[in-house]
Amino acid sequence: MEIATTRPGSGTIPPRARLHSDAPQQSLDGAWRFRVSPSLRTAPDEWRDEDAADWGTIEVPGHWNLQGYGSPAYSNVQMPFPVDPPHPPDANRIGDYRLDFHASPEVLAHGRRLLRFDGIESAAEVWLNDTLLGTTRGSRLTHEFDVSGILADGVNRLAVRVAQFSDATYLENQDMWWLPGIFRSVTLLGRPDGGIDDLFVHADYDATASEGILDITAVVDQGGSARLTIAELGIDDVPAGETLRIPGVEPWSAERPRLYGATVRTGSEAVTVRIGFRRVEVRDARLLVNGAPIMLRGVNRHEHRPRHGRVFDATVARDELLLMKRHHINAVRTSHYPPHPDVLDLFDELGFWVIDECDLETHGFEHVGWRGNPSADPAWRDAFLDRMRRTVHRDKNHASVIMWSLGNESHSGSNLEAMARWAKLTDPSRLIHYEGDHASRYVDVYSRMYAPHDEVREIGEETLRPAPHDATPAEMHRRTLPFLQCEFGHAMGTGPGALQEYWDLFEAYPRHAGGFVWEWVEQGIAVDGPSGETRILYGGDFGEDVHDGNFVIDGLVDAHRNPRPGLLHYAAVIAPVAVNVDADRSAVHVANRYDFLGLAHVAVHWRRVVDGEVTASGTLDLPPCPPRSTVSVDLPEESRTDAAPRVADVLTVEAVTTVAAPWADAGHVVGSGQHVTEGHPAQPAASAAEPREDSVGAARFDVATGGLQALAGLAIAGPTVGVWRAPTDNDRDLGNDELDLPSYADRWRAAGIDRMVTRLVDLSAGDGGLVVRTRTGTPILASAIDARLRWTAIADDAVRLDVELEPNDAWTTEWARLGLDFVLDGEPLGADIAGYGPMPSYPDLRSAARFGWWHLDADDLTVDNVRPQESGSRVGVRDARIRTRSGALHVSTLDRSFALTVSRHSRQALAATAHNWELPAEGRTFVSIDLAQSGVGTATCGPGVLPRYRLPARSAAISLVLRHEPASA
Ligand code: IPT
Repeated sequence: MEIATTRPGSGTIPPRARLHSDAPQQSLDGAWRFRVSPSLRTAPDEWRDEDAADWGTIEVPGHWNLQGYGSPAYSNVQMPFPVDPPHPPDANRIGDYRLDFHASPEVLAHGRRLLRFDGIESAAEVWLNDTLLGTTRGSRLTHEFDVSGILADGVNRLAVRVAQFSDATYLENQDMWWLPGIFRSVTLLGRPDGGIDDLFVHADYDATASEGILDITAVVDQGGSARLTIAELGIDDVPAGETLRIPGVEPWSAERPRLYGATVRTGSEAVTVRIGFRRVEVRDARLLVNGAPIMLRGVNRHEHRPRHGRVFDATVARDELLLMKRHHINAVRTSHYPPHPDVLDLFDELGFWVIDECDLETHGFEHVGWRGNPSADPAWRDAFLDRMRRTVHRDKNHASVIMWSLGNESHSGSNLEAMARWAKLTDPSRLIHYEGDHASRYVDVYSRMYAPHDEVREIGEETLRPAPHDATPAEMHRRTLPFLQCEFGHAMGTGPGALQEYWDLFEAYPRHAGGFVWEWVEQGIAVDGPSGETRILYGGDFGEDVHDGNFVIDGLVDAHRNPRPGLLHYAAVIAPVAVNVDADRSAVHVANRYDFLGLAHVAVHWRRVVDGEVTASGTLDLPPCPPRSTVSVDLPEESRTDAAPRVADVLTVEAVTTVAAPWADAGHVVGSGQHVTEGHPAQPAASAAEPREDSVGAARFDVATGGLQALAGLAIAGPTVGVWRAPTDNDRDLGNDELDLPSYADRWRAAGIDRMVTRLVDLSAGDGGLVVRTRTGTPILASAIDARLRWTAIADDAVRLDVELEPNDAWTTEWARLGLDFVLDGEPLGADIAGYGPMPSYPDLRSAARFGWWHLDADDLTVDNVRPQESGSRVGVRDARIRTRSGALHVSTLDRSFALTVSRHSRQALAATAHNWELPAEGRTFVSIDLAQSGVGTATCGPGVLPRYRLPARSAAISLVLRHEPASA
């Protein structure tokens, strides 16, 4: 077996479209014989005909290292072996697959037969009945072999030798697990004589004439001709290959994915295709479909399941696309390879704009300064072109695909240019995308990843200004292109922050066509723990030598596809309807952000809630509102504020669907807005109880520290002043705008804010209260915060706390937060809050949060991040009942709101633990009342916390009531 060439695979028939045909097919999926050898040199020579009875078995499709043969490994940009192209290392597992099978009579009824592999990682040699069929390269690409004269009526022996690593690995260094094997289906195809071997559907749409222009090229065996029927359009058995102008067709779009079922037939075969008419264009630096500008509300989608890796499951795929649709996602970049072919059918049917990306990434060469990068080496040219051909041909008949992407992170070179040229010539109806063409010479869109906000603004401005007189031809060309971010908002851990700020820019400039959040799903691998519980693992957990740790755990959904808070916030940012309520509640402005749909399918409901009680509600009549326009509707008198609320008076206006969609029942929220009038709580009168140094009414204090010990029998310690958080993934990275500074996590550690020390300055009882003054300082350094806490008795079960916090002038580090930390006995059971929720929020990650009276269960309090870190804050809280095993603490503000975090884990434990399943049980409830917070940013890739969301040292004050409520209440 040759696994160190620079060539594509061999022996396959030319790539062609995936077609749904009535010709017979036989799946060869199932249990195969399997054996793995540690290297090619030691792999037995007689593997094809030796008795395989004592080999193991393996499920095809599947990855061998997820089926007990070895273990998975994760590395991102780093190659797991020396960069020595085209050579894989000697230690390179070789998997031998064997299947003895009978071909079905239906397949055997045809003299022409094909054997199809939809995905083998990374290189294979394929033998049938002792005949070498050929080899494969391009793990996520289809390879078909002609087995006409080879397939027998009797027992057939299929033998496939697969190398985990090969020359192809240099072209497939995507950021994901290394998962070798036959991981997509194997199929036998009977091909009728005179059958339809390939189809290329060109379904153009002329928006000015409302006309579809259809041209179907059929490749028919023996040069015959095919005939086309589209019953719905009255097209009945006309010759395929003629250009048809069809008036009155409904165009396809992601918002209205109108498909027409067509049949193309010859005397021996009928093929069905679903046709979507649409035209993709670039005009005046705008991305247009059917003449209208579109906005890509996208995600990058890897194929991943926690126990099966990249093995396709139809139900999981459909469900995840429905989940995307429910969260208003309308675009997918198939990062960084074509997905399973059936996913394209789902994209067409459910409505997604798709950037279909070729299986190509030579990122490993970045570590060697791109020396020897295959993209620029003619020896690899055919391999590059072969990958592009396989991508385009397989998926060319899908309306959803609006761009072909050459691949990801492969730097530059003439091979990429050749791919672009070939694709454009073959399929002029689609745009070419490649982010790595920094000069935009051979692409149709200007694409960037993780460009900071200022640069996105600058790129938007560029097309609004006249070109500079010295602009080069390349610059002039680029100015004509629309802009998109093929990756932005790196959804790793707590985050991604400042998506709203990106979206505001996308909407502000006509050139901007949106972007794709990185990435959809966390690629955690699930294994069983000792008591059968599921544990999620990441890079390094399988003993890999070269790995990139938890960088593989980034996603808007976790590995089991449960939404992370980031998904909820992104959904609000990209919601198709924007609702803004006037400050005096006189009117609401409803903006239609669809590109094609009016709002006939949307109803607008409003609801006024005062201190938790609904006082009025209704439905507004929405006048016609065409795409990309806004209407204003008056609000009725009862929606306005009159009485003074205690906690808050909240008007919520929601746009909901009135008809069911495949992804959601009627009533699905497609946009919402709020107006919140904050309350004026009654100031409690001080009770007669005489304050002492160790007690104020119901509150007991430790005279040595001045700290609270108990409140009406509830054990409670604190408050201590805290400015640190358990570093999030984003806190641990530099961010592309802060290259001159260490990460927040490092700066915080150096500043010592993770281990501040408090000294009691003074304790004085009298004048109706107890005043505790403390100084909380950082070890080694002189920075400190002075606190003045004044405790007043107000009831048998409650105490008032007035806090003033004042930093000294020695601070040089920004803070994570400025808060008061309490510890209660017993694990948390949940919390009832009046504040923004129900999902967690931070200053730059709060788009979905609405003011409400939210009931949170224990598991809602924080986010079960795979690598533990700070999570679970709720901003704008005015009232909270924190339930623990030992009772409930009720905290309410007497003036300003606070951010609340309730956790069963201390920050020290979160910061010191590598996996969620390793967190120790602490049996306590950690409560933080933050008077200020830093944003979270998206520094793992992209900008850190934007300047306006940073938190330099500052003073703050708040007045609170703390009350002990019995556990049963
Ligand atoms: C970018 C990659 O394109 C993507 O595959 C993923 O690795 C992402 O980073 C990080 O999660 S490339 C990076 C060097 C900007």
